[in-house]
Amino acid sequence: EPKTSGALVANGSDTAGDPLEKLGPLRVEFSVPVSLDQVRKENPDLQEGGRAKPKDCIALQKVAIIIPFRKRDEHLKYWLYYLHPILQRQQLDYGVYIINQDGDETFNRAKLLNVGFAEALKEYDYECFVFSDVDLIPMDDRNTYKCFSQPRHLSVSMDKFGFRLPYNQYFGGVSSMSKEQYLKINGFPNNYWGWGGEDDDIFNRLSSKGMIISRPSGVIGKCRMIRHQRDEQNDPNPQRFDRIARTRQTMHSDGINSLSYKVVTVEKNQLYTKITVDIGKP
Ligand code: BGN
Repeated sequence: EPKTSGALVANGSDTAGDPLEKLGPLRVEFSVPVSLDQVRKENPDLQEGGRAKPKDCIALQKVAIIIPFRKRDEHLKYWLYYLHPILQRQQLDYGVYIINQDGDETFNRAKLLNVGFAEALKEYDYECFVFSDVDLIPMDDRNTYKCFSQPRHLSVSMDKFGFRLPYNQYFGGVSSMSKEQYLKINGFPNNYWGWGGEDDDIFNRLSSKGMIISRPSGVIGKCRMIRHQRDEQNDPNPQRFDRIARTRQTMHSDGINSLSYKVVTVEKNQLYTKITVDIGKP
């Protein structure tokens, strides 16, 4: 029987259950509205900036969770509601970074992820980076948001793809890389404006460096996507086919070593650090 994550039912601080114990399969739904107030109350141990670490032991890894973002506050609420309790049960030393693209130019997911990597490292000695879309919620807390000896793909069985991988090389949704793995591939491409292909470019990068994808089982890797309409300023990128065909030539000059952007504002609260950033335009 799936458990409800968060304080409402099975794992609340005011109900039975060890907060350090993983629950396995979780009930995840988006029909009941959640409020940030509720999420704050249910996660009293969070520190400024959306940080937490275990009280009684040393975490195995220091993990920065990077979420590319623009105008998805409704999704972010659910993400925070579900993920904060899970991440604390996973006994990680973690921080949540919302990388908010300023302005109304075409969206650029991979460049925002690069910004998240760079900005998180200015703050703390993170050794692991989890890159997550804001609308993806894991359905099993044994799917640990940490790094492995190979780059990890975490969202392996999404409801929207019938709880299967859409294709073997798929690396989109939620993934993790150690600092070393990320630097080995020069980070992510900065020039995928609009929807699609940037995750395939990242796959090409890691496979060209001899790395392979590590994954949880299809059962532990189940997750739900919050249904939504296509975003504005994120139409499919017509250049994506040409770009992913040339990853091996371009990756050494396009990546974390060529990243440029301007931080516009930094907002810190109990639930997250939100960095609004000007990343330019195509
Ligand atoms: C693929 C997209 C990915 C996307 C998945 C799942 C491309 C590149 C040209 C083939 N890749 O087709 O970016 O994550 O679908 O939606 O479009």
